[in-house]
Formats: sequence, C-alpha cells, structure tokens
Amino acid sequence: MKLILAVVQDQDSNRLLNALVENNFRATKLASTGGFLKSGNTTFLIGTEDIRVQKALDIIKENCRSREQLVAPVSPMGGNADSYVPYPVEIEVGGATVFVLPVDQFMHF
Ligand code: 2BA
Repeated sequence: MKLILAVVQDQDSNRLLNALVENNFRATKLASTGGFLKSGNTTFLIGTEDIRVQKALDIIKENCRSREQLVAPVSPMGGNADSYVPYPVEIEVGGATVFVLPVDQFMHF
C-alpha cells in the first residue's frame, strides 16, 4: 500500500476531490499553507493499493493546472538590500507537488 501526498492549488481542489471519489479513491483534503508564498493551498492524503497509484497520479495530473502568480517583494528590514527586487515577480505554481510514500501498516478501527 502507498500513501500519496499531493499539494495542489485551492482552485483545483474540488475538481480533484470529485474526480478521485468518482474513481473510487479514498481521500482526505487538508487546508495547508505554502512556505514560500505563505498563502493557502490544499494537501490531499490518498491511501491506495500499489497497483492503483498510477491511476491516482493520472487523475491528479489531469485535474491540476499550473498558473502564473505574482509575488510581492518583501523589503529587507534592517537586512542586506543588495538582493532586494523592488517590483513583483511572476512565478509558476503547481499543478501539483506529489510524494508517494510506502505504508508499513494500515488500520481502520
Ligand atoms: P509554496 O512554498 O508557497 O511555493 C509556491 C511556489 O513558489 C512554488 O510552486 C515555486 O514555484 C515557488 N517557490 C517555492 N520555493 C521557492 C524558492 N525557494 N525560490 C524560488 N521559488 C520558490 P510549486 O513548486 O508548484 O509548489 C507549490 C506548493 O507545494 C508550495 O507552496 C509548497 O506548499 C508545496 N511544496 C513544494 N515543494 C515542496 C517540498 N519539497 N516539500 C513540501 N512541500 C512542497
């Protein structure tokens, strides 16, 4: 068995959850916060049999788009201003950041 951890953008989360449930995956959706942008994103926990991992990854790929996002500059309070960029920078976020972990034991009481 594997545990899939997928960090996705909030805009994709409902569509992804519906697609997972339609395909008989069990999933838990958690509200999370990205360390870099410090803005909300969504983390899915999906426990599944090894042979269904690829199907879950396909569904994640189909339902999560990458998007451009503007990052506002943070002024270097009392720090080194040499690397300070005084205008917003566009970065690409997502579609999804995915980890596939082995599960030692699965219990459902
Ligand atoms: P954030 O940490 O808020 O990162 C949002 C986006 O900012 C990233 O998109 C990436 O394009 C950019 N970014 C992140 N760290 C950066 C850095 N040090 N320098 C320059 N740009 C940087 P994604 O790569 O698609 O990541 C989306 C979200 O997935 C992340 O939100 C974070 O919540 C999660 N994530 C990504 N990689 C991770 C990892 N190795 N471990 C845990 N969570 C991760």
